[in-house]
Amino acid sequence: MRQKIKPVEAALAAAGALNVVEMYKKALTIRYFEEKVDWLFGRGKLGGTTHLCIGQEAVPVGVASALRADDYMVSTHRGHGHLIAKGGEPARIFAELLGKSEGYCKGRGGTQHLCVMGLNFLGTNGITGGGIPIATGAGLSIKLSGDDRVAVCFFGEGASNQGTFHESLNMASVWKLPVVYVCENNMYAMSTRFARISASDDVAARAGAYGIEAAIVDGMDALKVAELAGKVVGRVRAGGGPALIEAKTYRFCGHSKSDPRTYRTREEEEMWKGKDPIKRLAAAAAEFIPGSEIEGIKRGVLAMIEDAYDAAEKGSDSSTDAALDGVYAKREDIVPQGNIQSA
Ligand SMILES: Cc1ncc(C[n+]2csc(CCOP(=O)(O)OP(=O)(O)O)c2C)c(N)n1
Repeated sequence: MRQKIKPVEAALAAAGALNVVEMYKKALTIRYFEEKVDWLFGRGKLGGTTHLCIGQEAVPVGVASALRADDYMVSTHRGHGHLIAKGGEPARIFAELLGKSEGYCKGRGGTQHLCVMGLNFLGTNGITGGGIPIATGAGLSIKLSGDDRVAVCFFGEGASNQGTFHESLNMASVWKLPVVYVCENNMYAMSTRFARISASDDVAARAGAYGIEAAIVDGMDALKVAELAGKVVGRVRAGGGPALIEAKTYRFCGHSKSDPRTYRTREEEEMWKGKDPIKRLAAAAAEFIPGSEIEGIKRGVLAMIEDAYDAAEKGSDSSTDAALDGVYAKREDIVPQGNIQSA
């Protein structure tokens, strides 16, 4: 039993010491992982581009705290944090980004096509709004199987202007699918401010048009996200139909690796950095464990990330000879023998 070292607020106490400390570790893991990716790009060790979720960690960590291992999760182009929150191992994600065969997709998927079926993580996705119908389909498969899993779908506020969002929400509502749509509203789709392109201030308001219950939460506060996600996921799991959570958040970095951030002010960035979800979680954890333990967690997570990268770097480069492996199935593997219809 951990000793309570300071008076604890009711909301904190409800989350529980173990959960708060675990959420802090997970959020730190995401932060340090992303900082390492940023560092690697800066030194030309990773190719292509990447989209970092630094600043947004409270959302995946809070939502994942309400999930079971057998629940589905569908991600976006900004998806490393989602996968880590679902249980992804940093070493295997680094390996994937480095194009190593030890990566989750044998180094052939990279940052935007990172899928881990063993974790029920149905993929990051380079198509804005592309994950929304996938999650809706996952919800339909759960409904048809008759069990009580849920599918969680992350997407940005920019994606809520895509047709896939509207079509999927309508279908999910009509069929009462067990899907939790989680909008990470970081206010900007690349350089476009949401207020300039949306008739309503909140994505949550759109859910009402499809008869879907929606709630807005402070997406910089993992405990508040966890509290809301616990209630919403429970209701969806019990057969209440789809729901939408809109988490107001902010990405501290640019959209991707080539973004001078001319569309927003440094003052605005500083204001949001003052709400840093990692600092808030550290303060929450400090209600239960001494400062020395917090420092120990930081050092431990940092060392784990460095070890994960070192291990990934030592892996074997994915071979171009294997590029098409897994793309096409052999006919005899998918059609029962003796049952092949002639064309
Ligand atoms: C169908 C499609 N249109 C445009 C793009 C280019 N694009 C990549 S990310 C992005 C912005 C997405 O914004 P949002 O959904 O709010 O997510 P965020 O980047 O803020 O996390 C756009 C327009 C794309 N990848 N796919």
